[in-house]
Amino acid sequence: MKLFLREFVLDLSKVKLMGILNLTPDSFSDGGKLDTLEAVLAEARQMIAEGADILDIGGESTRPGAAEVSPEEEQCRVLPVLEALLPLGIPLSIDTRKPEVAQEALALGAHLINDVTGLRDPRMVALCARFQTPAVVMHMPVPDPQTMQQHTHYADAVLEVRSFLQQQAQKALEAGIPQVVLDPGFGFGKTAVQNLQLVRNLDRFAELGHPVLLGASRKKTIGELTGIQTPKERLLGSVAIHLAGVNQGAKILRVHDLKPHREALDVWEAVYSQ
Ligand code: HH2
Repeated sequence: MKLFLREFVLDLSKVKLMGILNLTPDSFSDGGKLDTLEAVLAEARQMIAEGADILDIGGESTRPGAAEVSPEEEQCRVLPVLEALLPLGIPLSIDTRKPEVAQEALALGAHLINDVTGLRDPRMVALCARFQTPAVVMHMPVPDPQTMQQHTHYADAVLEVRSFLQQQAQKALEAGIPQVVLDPGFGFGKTAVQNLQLVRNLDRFAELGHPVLLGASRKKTIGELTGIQTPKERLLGSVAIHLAGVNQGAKILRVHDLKPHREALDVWEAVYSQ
């Protein structure tokens, strides 16, 4: 399975790592860390050296209850960084739910749009189709991080999330988007039990025929399972849950900590390549 990102081709026969670059003062685990262009460039270079295959640039926190950022503010955070990182020679994904931001980013040359609202906005679909750019279609029960944790009632979480992603993927492809990546949206309007159920059943998503992305890095469910309150210290739990996802068919992991994930994947691949 291959993912075509403009001039880049990602061969997903090996699991790929998407490094998280949060340009936000209020992200749940690393907010406010990257407040100059130099700091972002240094972080991006380090992520590449440590094994990132894609960088995901985000200018708005989507943690539960996060405040919304205006499109202008998000553009100011994201676009200069995108321009500065394009020469690094790695595919760049833009984590946005706003067509205004996606449009400018795509015009500059972004390689992938990561829409946590699952392409619900038809303008997002039209943009990705017009620029012939793939999109990550993620599930959240309502397109609103402020209230999503009030919507954790599913008759069957796996079935509902899967059918939402299947439907959105079909709409996207029919509209002319070249490829989609599916993401169950770990932590987005789900309880810990539901998050684990989704990871355990990722093969049901993989069977839809699109690459599956999992992003559980440092999230609250891992804190609940381990008792670790500080998100940055949830590394081992993050690696463990991501490897469980890889066992069930995840092809892209969205992570903060590149080096430990690369090492874990190298060992995992050695075990299964024999
Ligand atoms: N999780 C977050 C943000 N974007 N995109 C995808 N496709 N999948 C995810 O699981 C996902 C995502 C939330 O994590 P983070 O970016 O670390 O934090 P914040 O939203 O607080 O910036």
